This record gives sequence, structure tokens and C-alpha cells, in this order.
Amino acid sequence: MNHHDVSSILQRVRDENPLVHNITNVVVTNFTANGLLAVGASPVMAYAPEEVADMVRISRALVLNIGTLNKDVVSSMVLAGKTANELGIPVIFDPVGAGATPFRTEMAQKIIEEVNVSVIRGNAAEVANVLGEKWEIKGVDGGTHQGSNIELAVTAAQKLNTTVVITGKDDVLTDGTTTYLVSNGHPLLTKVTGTGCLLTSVIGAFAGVEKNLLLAGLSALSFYGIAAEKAFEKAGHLGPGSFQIEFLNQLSLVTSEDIEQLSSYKQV
Ligand code: ATP
Ligand code: TZP
Ligand code: MG
Ligand code: MG
Repeated sequence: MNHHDVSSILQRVRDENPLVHNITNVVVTNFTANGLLAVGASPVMAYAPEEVADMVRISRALVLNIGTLNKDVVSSMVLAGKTANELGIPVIFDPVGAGATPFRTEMAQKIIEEVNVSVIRGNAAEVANVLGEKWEIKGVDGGTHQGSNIELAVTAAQKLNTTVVITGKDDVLTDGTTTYLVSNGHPLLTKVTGTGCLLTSVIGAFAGVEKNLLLAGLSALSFYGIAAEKAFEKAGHLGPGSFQIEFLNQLSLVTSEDIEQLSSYKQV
């Protein structure tokens, strides 16, 4: 996988404008839609059991996010996920807050049992709790566990037979055999709610145009982190509100050339 392959996926997202079907949480819905538009994808949010299968059929990726889950929404997620599986459409899963309550953990595990998930993206505690390890988590924010995110991601990818992304200061991306560490990003991302959730949907957009999930993931993670670095340079001194707006601007302004020059990743 060379630098050019990684940087070229962004232009394909912009050229192909993939429809991304999101079943997500009420906190991040608007930010996710605006972020996907800025990247060059086309967002849609649809939850009703009467329509999710039809919406999946016209989409290039399905994103499932349990941030403000309830039983009915989880049923829609399973229905949408099974339809995506039948059609070969990638399913990206964000197990927001898994481990914070038994219900959340149970529902996250039900989704991965019933749906063949292509990528799981979460913080370390969420991924560990999906695996059945009881790592501390504070609501939707990762706890203070000091274990290795690389080991955890590889174990999760092997056990769940999927591609895993664990984000944090550095992001780990692995299919269980090949593993990358991406160090683009900025700590101010943690002061804006929904930056993890939007990243999951951006991975969906990239996976919608590129079947190789490691390549799609590497490209999405580098791109997203570079947009944050540029947003910090321009507006970070003003605080998280201005940073959030500038980050949306940068999601539309970062180019494939920027990725080629500024991406910071290595195989580990
Ligand atoms: P949490 O709720 O634990 O913050 P999250 O779901 O919001 O998790 P993050 O892990 O915060 O997701 O990841 C969102 C984005 O922020 C990713 O692009 C990640 O690389 C970036 N990020 C998180 N922490 C840092 C950091 N300390 N330095 C640089 N980038 C970071
Ligand atoms: N509560 C339920 S979902 C949610 C909150 C605060 C948003 C979490 O977003 P992210 O991307 O994990 O920070
Ligand atoms: Mg966060
Ligand atoms: Mg999150």
C-alpha cells in the first residue's frame, strides 16, 4: 500500500459522492450530516423499520451507532445490517458507550452477533467491552486503562473477524494480520462531541468507494487527523467552538496532495 493509494481515495469520495446511510445518535446527527457533506459524501439518516432495508439498498455504506440506543432502534439496525450483508454493502459499527451500562453492552454484542460488521470503530474501552472484557468507561468517554491498544485491536479483529479501528492519541487500524498506527490528529478533537462518531461515518464514506478496508481506513484516518491539525492552526487559539466550525471547513478543504505530504502512519 503506497502513499499515493492512500491519498487518492479522498478524490474518489468527492467524485463518486457516496450515499451513506446512518442510524446514529441524537447528539451527533446534525454534525455527522454536515461533516459527511463537507467531505464530499451524501448523508442520510433513516430509522423506521418500514424503510431501512429500502434505504440500505440505494446506499454505498451503512453506519450503525448506538450512542442513544433503544430496543426499537436496535431492531432497525439489525434489519438494515442484514440487508447490507445480503447486498455486500459495508457496515461500519460504532459501539458508543459499550460497557457503561449492561444494556449497551448487550445490544452491542447482539448487533455484532446478528450482523456481519465490516469495521468496528471505537475508543479502547468500548472495543474491550464489546469483546467481553470489563474495561472502565465513563459514559461515552474512554476510561484510564493503560493496556496496549494495538494488542486489543488485533485480538478484537481476530475474534470478531472484522477490521478494527481504536482511536485515541494514535489510532490503531488492523484486520488482525496487518496493523497500522496513524498519528495525525489533535487533542482538541476530544473537546468537541461527536468527533468519534463523525469519524466512524467518514470511514463509511471511504469504505463506500474502496473495498480494501485497510486502505479505506488508513486514508480516512489520515485525512481526518490532517483536517484537525489544519483546523487547530487556524482557529484552535479561539477555543473548541471555533475549532469545530473550522474543522468542518477543513474537511472540505483538505486535498489528496495534503494527505500525500502530511499523513503520518506506519505499519507495526
Ligand atoms: P472518546 O469518547 O473516548 O473521546 P471518541 O469516540 O470520541 O472517543 P476519539 O478517540 O476521541 O473518539 O477519536 C476521535 C478523533 O480524535 C480521532 O480522529 C482521534 O485520532 C482523535 N484524537 C483523540 N484523542 C486525541 C489526542 N489526544 N491527540 C490527537 N488526536 C486525538
Ligand atoms: N452521549 C450519547 S452519544 C454521545 C453522547 C455525549 C456522543 C458521543 O460522541 P463521540 O463521537 O463518541 O464523542
Ligand atoms: Mg470524543
Ligand atoms: Mg465515541
